[in-house]
Amino acid sequence: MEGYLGTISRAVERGDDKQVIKIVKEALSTSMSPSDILERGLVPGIQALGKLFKDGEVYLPEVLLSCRAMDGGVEQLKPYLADTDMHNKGTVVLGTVEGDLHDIGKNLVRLMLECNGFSVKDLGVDVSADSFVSMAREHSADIIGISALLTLTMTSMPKVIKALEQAGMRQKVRIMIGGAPITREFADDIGAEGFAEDCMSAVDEATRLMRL
Ligand code: B1M
Repeated sequence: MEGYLGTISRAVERGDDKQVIKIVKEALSTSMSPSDILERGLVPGIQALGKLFKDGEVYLPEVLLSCRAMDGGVEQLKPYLADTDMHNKGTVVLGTVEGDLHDIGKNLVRLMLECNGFSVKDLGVDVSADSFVSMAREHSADIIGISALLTLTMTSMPKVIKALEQAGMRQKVRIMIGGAPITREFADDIGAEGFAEDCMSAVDEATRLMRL
């Protein structure tokens, strides 16, 4: 099992999408759990690449190739993660905060929420506070999920809460936030009810928020 996972991680890190797709398919054919492939194969690969990027050992083109390889692997997993026989556990309006273009983590959160029975309206990246609020109204959202990967853009998260208050909707919608620089303490400070460290715990957190 480690063999497949390590190979997947290294192929994501190298940005080799063909190899990622091939090995993910092989791993699935051995009945390996799709969540193991995601959490212990694909995600460590993009994290390792992230470290190289941080250390200045690779540049944006390499990062984009790895993102494509990661997406290729996730596409293979989707049919295996989906549970077809589920009622809607709640509606989540999800997006990456204004000014921020990172969406790999947000897309994994969407995938895991959808696979666990939530209906997700994904607004994409660079989403303004007003868009979050108007889409939450339009879709009668139970939860607004906001992702941020930059320390600069995490400071825009309170704007969404303020816009929700101004629209008179604060009591109707719970806020869940996440992303690499986000902590539970930050969530508490800005008045967001929910925080999740990764895509798996986002499902537990969204389930908890539905009971509040
Ligand atoms: Co950027 N980038 N990037 N980048 N990038 C980071 C975030 C950075 C840490 C790299 C570094 O320098 N060390 C750094 C931020 C520094 C900081 O603010 N402290 C950085 C920078 C500086 C930048 C640019 C400014 C670079 C430049 O242009 N000079 C620029 C900014 C663009 C912008 O947004 N305006 C930029 C651009 C890019 C790319 C476009 C090249 C690409 C993004 C492509 C894409 O997303 N489609 C990119 C990437 C890929 C990264 C790194 C390498 C990887 C991010 C990632 O996908 N991680 C990243 C380095 C790193 O994080 N180590 C970096 C994997 C992903 C699975 O994890 O997103 O954390 P993550 O998601 C997790 C959890 O956080 C959580 O669940 C997910 C899955 O388990 N989670 C949630 C996420 N959202 C959640 C929401 C929830 C709950 C949980 O509830 C709603």
